[in-house]
Amino acid sequence: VTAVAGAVFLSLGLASAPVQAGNPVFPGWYADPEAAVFDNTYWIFPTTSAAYEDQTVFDAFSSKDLVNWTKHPGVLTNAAVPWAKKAMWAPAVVENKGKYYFFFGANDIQSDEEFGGIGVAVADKPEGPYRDLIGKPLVGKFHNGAQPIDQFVFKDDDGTWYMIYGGWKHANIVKLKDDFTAVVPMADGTLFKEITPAPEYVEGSLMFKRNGKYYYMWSEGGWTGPDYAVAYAIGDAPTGPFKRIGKILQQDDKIARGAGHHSVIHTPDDSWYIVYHRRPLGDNTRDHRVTSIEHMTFDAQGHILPVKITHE
Ligand code: FUB
Repeated sequence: VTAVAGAVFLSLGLASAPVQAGNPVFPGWYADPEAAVFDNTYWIFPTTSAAYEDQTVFDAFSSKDLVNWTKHPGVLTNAAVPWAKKAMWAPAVVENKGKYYFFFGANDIQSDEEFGGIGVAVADKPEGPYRDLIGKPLVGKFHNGAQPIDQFVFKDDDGTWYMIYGGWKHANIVKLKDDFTAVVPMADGTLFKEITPAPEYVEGSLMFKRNGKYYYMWSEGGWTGPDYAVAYAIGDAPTGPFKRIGKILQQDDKIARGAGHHSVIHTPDDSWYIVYHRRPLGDNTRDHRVTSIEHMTFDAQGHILPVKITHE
């Protein structure tokens, strides 16, 4: 794929170019959208977000153009994850050696004594069906106070797979075994490192590399409130340290509330998109969130410019 709308259609060899997708990009309550590109197709894997009790099923959405989306219902359900007794949410999905891996948070653990954490499921196709990979969470403890949720899986240029995760204002990074069946020690023998990028950090970690720099993005503010927002920092290594640059996505009182928990698409022609959730104006139901996409741009110094949320 290359850029959104017209350019995407050209790169995929399709005939005509639609103007642009409307926001939200598909109907339904869907939060924490994880965007991916697999085999010239865009994918979004969101949390099913009508109500916490219903977060036992993941749907996925695919598109050739970021405009027309096909729903793939029930790509992963808690029936395929015997240890996930309660909700599952906030996917991270990657391809590795021809298989697709779906990381998720499950059971909403609040303490070290409860069972839950970050799980991983595997499938032969992006649309699943995914099945639990190791029969238990990959990370199931709080360690330094980082709630084991909101994982993001990042492959560095040297082929090392990292998982960054953490809610409750702490973020950790771990190194994953190549087949994703375990967390393995880092070079210094430690199993995790805290990399909380800034005091404002709350949840929703994401990392990408651009021009040799590591961009660490996250959500800050209250996840149900008006101050929920996406901010970012820049560092020279995936383990930091990071320098907070600032907020780049937040609500617009005229468009939608609570914009956050995002992911990013980088296309081969160097276009960038931010995929995030937000709350419709006038609906205060806690879990009612919808998925939207905006362009994301950089200035000449490599700083991300503020994103304007739109209905377009
Ligand atoms: O969807 C459940 C929670 O809401 C996620 O873990 C947070 O990031 C927030 O988006």
